[in-house]
Amino acid sequence: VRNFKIIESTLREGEQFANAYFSRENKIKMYVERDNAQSREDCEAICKLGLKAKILTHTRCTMEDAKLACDCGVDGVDVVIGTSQFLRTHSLGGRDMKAITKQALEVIEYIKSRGCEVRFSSEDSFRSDLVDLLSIYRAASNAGVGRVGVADTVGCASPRQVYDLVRTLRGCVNTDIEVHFHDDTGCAVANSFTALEAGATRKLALRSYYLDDHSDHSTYIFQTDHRSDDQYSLQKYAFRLTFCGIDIDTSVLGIGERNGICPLGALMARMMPTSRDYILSKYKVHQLKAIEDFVAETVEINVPFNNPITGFCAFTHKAGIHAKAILNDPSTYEILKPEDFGLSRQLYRYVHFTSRLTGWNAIKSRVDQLGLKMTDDQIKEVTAKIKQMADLKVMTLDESDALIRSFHLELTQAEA
Ligand code: HCA
Ligand code: CU
Repeated sequence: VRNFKIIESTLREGEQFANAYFSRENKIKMYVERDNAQSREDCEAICKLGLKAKILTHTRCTMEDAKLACDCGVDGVDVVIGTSQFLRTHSLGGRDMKAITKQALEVIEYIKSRGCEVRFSSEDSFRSDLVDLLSIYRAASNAGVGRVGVADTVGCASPRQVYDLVRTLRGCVNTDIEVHFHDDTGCAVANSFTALEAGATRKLALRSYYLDDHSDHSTYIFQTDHRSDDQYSLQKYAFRLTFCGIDIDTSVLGIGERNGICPLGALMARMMPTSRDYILSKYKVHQLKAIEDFVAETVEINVPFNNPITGFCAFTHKAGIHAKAILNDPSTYEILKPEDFGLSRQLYRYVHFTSRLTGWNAIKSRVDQLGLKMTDDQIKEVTAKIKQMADLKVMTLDESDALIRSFHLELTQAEA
């Protein structure tokens, strides 16, 4: 799977995390996608930095919000409106889909008239009626939005449901599809990956384009013969064979409303086995740990122990059988390479020597690291001592090193 983008939403969704209070300085360090209203001044400050990135803001799909958003000087506005019965009843004053669609189209038209790109998302997509959903996406797509978004606002979707919806939607719109998965039921990464499998495809866009509307991942098929003498219609009726991609919303460490959304690092880990070259060519993955540490510190949380890639034990091997194989060839028990992420083996993938499950190969490598000389038989002997000791108490690395050193000292003294 190659044709996807990762949308970094730590500043928008991430700010909805219970512990997040971002200062402007920190927002500028993390900038990417921003929401409006009371954050307007931060947004304006970010726009004025003249960064290379496209600055989008995320707002409710109302005229009032759209106006504020465009006034900030952003390049585009991502608008969202509830489409499920739950949200229409309890959040949008009981409005029906006809009224919702009308409002959406007005707002889209307005944002376009201000010269900004528009993206349109439905909120609570997976508890919305399928026909309603496809109708409003199609209307938005025909109104010229650059991308439509599916949001699993409550985290209820299963991978199979995601596959079905994205597949169906792929057939209805000629735009990129953005997906946004909350992690309430632990499926955010799986759902994001499944959306990619369902939706990233080469597709003949049926809308017409002008010749100068180029972008590098599109191939243009031009009408020739019967229109060839009329330059204007030749341009007007060029079709575009385009890669319609999937854009995945993530945030650093997955922070967001409740227990958050798809975590950036976990998604990168998930993409490595299938799209390693693509990920490495497009993203500076060796900065992942620094970004996670920065965000963790800002929102005062710990990086989870079992975090993919950067969790403290993500590249730690314990059982003797594993350790032996890892020392021969790390890919025996590792699907990810710590070096890809700029993590040093010494720090992030050490073999766990000090448990009763250890084996003599692991101890042999530790003996080498400590610069000591021992025969295999001697190493087997000291391994037995370590295992014995580890049966009695939890041993630290320092303690097992001390045991190895004193065993070695006894050997040299005996020789002398
Ligand atoms: C929210 C909004 C949103 C929007 C997602 C999107 C969601 O409820 O806070 O625009 O794609 O989860 O529905 O984050
Ligand atoms: Cu959300």
